[in-house]
Amino acid sequence: MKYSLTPLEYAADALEPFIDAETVAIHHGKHQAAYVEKLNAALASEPNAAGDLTLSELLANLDSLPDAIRLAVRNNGGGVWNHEFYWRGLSPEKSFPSDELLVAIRESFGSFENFKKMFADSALSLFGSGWVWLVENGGGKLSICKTPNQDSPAMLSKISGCIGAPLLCFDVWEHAYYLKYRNARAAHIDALWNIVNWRRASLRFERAVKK
Ligand code: MN3
Repeated sequence: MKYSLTPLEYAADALEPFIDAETVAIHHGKHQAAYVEKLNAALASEPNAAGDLTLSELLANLDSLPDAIRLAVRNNGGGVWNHEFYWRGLSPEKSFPSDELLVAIRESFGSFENFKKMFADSALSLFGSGWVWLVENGGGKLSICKTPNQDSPAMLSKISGCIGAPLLCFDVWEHAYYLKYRNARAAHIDALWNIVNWRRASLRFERAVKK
């Protein structure tokens, strides 16, 4: 199975001024593309390893892969999955959480504002490179978790320690913001709230609670 670079749902400059066009173009066209390329190279070296598995299935079953490619698939497959999820969780169109998601956020974090503060604090306290996630843990209960490197909730609990159905993520690698924001991670995180695709996060929530 050969994976490809999923196109963005919007133009590279559509997230301006919150994420600049150059950052989006390099992040998607170079960083994400490199993960796709290296994932394909790893799988090509063990042609029978992946079979017809989707990327999600592959990441949920890293244990079953040959030792020689497991780490490459974890890092690069995780990189592909996480970035696809990330871009689809952003949008230039202003949107709001559904009533159901808003209720769940208030029940889990006290208030919407408190959720944003806790999510931002998680992103700011992440040491090195990684991701912060909003996940649904069953019964509509939500939590915030972090994954290092390109680890992903798609890898399930065994590896990522981030358990649940992901609804939203922020990429906290410096490549996600350094061109425009330099070392000001907090300012970047603050700006991201303007472009969260709450419509999609709400759909993800709806699907997660139905499971
Ligand atoms: Mn990234």
